[in-house]
Amino acid sequence: MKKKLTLSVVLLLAIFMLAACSSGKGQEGQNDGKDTSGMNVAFKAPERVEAGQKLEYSVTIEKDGQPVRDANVIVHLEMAEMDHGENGFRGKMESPGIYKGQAVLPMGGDWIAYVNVKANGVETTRQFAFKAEGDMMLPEELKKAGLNEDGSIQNPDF
Ligand SMILES: [Cu+2]
Repeated sequence: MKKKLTLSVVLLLAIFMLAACSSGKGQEGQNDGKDTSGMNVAFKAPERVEAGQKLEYSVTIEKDGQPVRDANVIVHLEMAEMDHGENGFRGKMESPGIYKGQAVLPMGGDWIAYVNVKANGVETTRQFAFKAEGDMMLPEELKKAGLNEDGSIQNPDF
């Protein structure tokens, strides 16, 4: 039992290290179309995400090698082990198949982007892990950044 636990910890570490090495420019993740939607969804966070900074995130969507246009893209950003309420953005298409949005994260740590895509009558939600640096923002900083005390955004448009 203990051996198994050690093994899974080692495996997890290996996965994290692999993930760290493969992120050349920004923190990227790709989910291929293994569900019924058949869509390939990729998520990209900046290479260095810092709590309190307004940063841009992007989502790339393809199906059968073609960009998916005019999709409804909503990204929920959640901490892996903590509840900060609703944070994230609605993606705006900036070029065919590429959707962008901005967000401020209230603290550093392990974050998960839940990317919900609706296009042509099909829907899929994929998740991507990324990391952020920094301590929890102070109450006045949160307010200035348009966040509530728990780190959720004051006026979500999604
Ligand atoms: Cu947190």
